Amino acid sequence: MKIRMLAVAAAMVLSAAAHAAPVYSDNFDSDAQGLNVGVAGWTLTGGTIDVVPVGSSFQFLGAANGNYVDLDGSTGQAGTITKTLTVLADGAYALTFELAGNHRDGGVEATTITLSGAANTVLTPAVNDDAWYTIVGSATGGTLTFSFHDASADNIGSLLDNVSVTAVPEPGSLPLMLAGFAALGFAARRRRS
Ligand SMILES: [Ca+2]
Ligand SMILES: [Ca+2]
Ligand SMILES: [Ca+2]
Repeated sequence: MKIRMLAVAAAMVLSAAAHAAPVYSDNFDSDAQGLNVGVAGWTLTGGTIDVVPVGSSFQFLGAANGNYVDLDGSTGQAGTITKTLTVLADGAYALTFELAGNHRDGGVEATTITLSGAANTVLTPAVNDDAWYTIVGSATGGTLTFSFHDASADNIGSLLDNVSVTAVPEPGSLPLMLAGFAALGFAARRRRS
């Protein structure tokens, strides 16, 4: 019985860790829509992006998406948007986001995602593909930086929405946690005997 209770407690702890609240999230819904605009709190370099609003003729994602980013603006040169978080404890973090191929049939092209502590990720979402991705990296010195760039130069870029960052339990914490529970169980058995 004791062991079963401990197992339930362990499962609850692990579940809580897996569903930890994001330390950062941006759905771009509060950004001003427009062509060749930036997104608040991010740095835009090397070109442009668009913020596509609800109700526009380019509202290709679901209505629930609200505003989203077209990673290739309207100047023939896709920019890079970069975000740096500076208030994090060091450790592993998961970057999760929704990325779609551009529904204007601009063809398949590569979108590169950088994240501190992770190798660059290159995604090639097809037209009308709309999927969620997670990349795990790590913060060092309290800093975590990530960026999105589409190798596009025809004003028709990949579509980005719902970016979030969540702390990941340390790789070594699971065995430690289970060892802790096992010790508790052993102590409980000793007290009974
Ligand atoms: Ca949105
Ligand atoms: Ca565009
Ligand atoms: Ca393109």
